[in-house]
This record gives sequence, structure tokens and C-alpha cells, in this order.
Amino acid sequence: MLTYYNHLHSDHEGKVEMFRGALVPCFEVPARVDRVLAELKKRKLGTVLPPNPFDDSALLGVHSQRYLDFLRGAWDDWVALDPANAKRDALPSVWPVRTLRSDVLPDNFAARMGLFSMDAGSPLTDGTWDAARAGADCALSAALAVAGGKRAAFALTRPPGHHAGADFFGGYCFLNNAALAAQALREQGLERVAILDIDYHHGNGTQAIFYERADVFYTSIHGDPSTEFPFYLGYADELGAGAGLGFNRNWPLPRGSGFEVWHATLQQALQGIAEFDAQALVVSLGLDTFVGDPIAGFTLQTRDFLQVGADLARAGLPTVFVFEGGYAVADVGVNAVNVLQGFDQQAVVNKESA
Ligand code: OKP
Ligand code: ZN
Repeated sequence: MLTYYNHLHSDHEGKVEMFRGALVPCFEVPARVDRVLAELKKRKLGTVLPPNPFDDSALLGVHSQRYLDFLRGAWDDWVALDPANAKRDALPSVWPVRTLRSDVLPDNFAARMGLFSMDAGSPLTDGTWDAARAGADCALSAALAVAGGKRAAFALTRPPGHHAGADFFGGYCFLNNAALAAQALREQGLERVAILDIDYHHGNGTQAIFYERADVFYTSIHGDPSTEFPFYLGYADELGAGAGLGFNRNWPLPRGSGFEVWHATLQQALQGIAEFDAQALVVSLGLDTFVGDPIAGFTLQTRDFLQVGADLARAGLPTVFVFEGGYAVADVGVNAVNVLQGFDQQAVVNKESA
């Protein structure tokens, strides 16, 4: 598996997130990606490369200019408020909900943090921009490799991306790597791109970015938003809007669901991708469906991830994998690489029987 590894990922290292009224240690830690890299190397699963650099303009197909300008300068603005902030993560605490204005850009930093975010669980740090920006390069590099004829490529990066919208961060995400990959595939001339999101959490950012478009089909299997983050999106009745009507499909499952029901649902999601007649596939690869995940509620086992990879390969599409969640740090490497190895093994079988 051709892997683009974000060598700057550990520059983003949040200390705390707001959870149930307390600041608790972050779940989204650098060791997550370190584990995946170590397991890839242990199994000698293909080549690991640094990303190719892309111009900031490559982000504008997905994110707004004013959001990118905010994110690039946010840490310096935070420290300018008070030099002591250099030792503290920046977290938002106020948001423009219904009836408040989000068209005006406030000068106040806290106000801008709230304007461009959705939760208080996503600390912004000294290295957040550099890490997220290099992650975007990984996703774009993987997309270009696949557009250029590679069967598959993997963007191994953090922070994750699928909760980040066109102009907001949240759910540990800052730049939407999967959306960037899908948009890059479109710009390389692939007419219909499918995004399959198998993270435990619904990818609200990705869905919203493509909600009114017919050229990118988003489908996701996730914990029921009625009880699970991100709560305010991810229901089964969200089918797309305008030209995008019919090009969004959600598969919420109750907390506690196991592999049998999850796997049957995967077949339905893949069927939707086949009916859409996708020319390429982007997989938002979250491993937080694992039974041991500390912040999620499905019960997939380590061996199940091999099967998941094989099923994805059977779809027969050029595939970009983008690393998302998975917080059982000791297991996330084996689980992620099981998907990739399952995919590679099945891809060989496909080829031989073609
Ligand atoms: C990001 B990704 C736990 C609260 C949950 C948000 C979860 C974001 C998950 N303390 N906070 O989809 O894996
Ligand atoms: Zn998740």
C-alpha cells in the first residue's frame, strides 16, 4: 500500500479537551499515527513516502478563504492575547447559534474561534496549522497517485478531517482530508467520486461540503447521532439537496451494534456506490468501531478489519484511504493495517480472476 505519511503530525499535540464539564487529557494523540506507521513497517506493507507539497489554492475547492486565513493565524492571535497562552491550548467557548450573526467577522479572538468551530473538544495548538496543512498534502498526494493509475493509496495523517466543514473545525478535525482527496480526484477528471465513511462518528463536514452536488456521493455507517457525536447531523433522512438530492446516504446504527449488522450494512453502502457508478472511492478510515475504543460504541474485533479491507477491494475501484479516528491506541495500528492488508490481498485475487 502506497502510504503518504504526515511527518509533521506530532506538531499537533493538544493537552486537554472539554468533556462533561472538565478538561480531560486528549484522546486524539500522536501515538495513534506512530502505531499505524510501526505496524505498516513491521508487515512491510508497501512504500512510505513524504507528501508532495501543494499550493494553498488546492484547499479552496473545499474550504473558504476566510476560514483558512483564520486557521493559519489562529495560534499567533491566541498568544498575542497573552504571552502565557503559549503554554495553553486554545479552546472555543462561545458560538453563533440560531439568530446570531455569522456573516460578520469579529475582531475578538474568542468570537472568531466560536465562529469557525463546532465544539470545545478540539484544542488548537502551536503546531495545528502545520500538521493539518501537511495532512492535506498527504490526502492530495494520495488522490493524485490514484488518479494517475495506482490501485490504492493511504494518507496516514492526523489530526483527522471528516468533521471539519468548509469553514469550521471540530471533532478533533481542522482540514477535511477526505473531501480534499475527493475534490482532487474530480479535478483530475474522474467524473463520479464516492466517499465511504466508516469511522464510528458521522462525517458531518464531508457530508455538508458535498450535500448539494451530484458528482460526489457521500455514504456513511456510524453511531446513531441521536446519542452519538456529532449529534446534529447523520440521520437516515438526509438524502442530499438541490442537484445533490439522492447523492447522500446515511446508515446510522444503534450504539452497541456488532460486526454482523455492521457488515450487512457495509454491503448496502457498497451497493449504493455501485449504483452511483463511481469511478473512484475515498474511504474515511476510522478504526473507532473497534470494541475496545474508549469513546465509541460498536464492537468490531481486530480480525473483522481484514474482512472489511477485502470487501472494500471487491468494489473494484481506485481507492484513496484517509486515516480518521481510532482511539484504542494499543490496537489502532493492527486494526488499520488489517484493513489495508485485507484490501491488498483481495486486490490480488481480483486481478488474477479478471
Ligand atoms: C472524531 B472522529 C469524548 C467526546 C467526543 C468528539 C469526538 C470526535 C471524534 N471525550 N468528542 O470522528 O473519530
Ligand atoms: Zn470517530
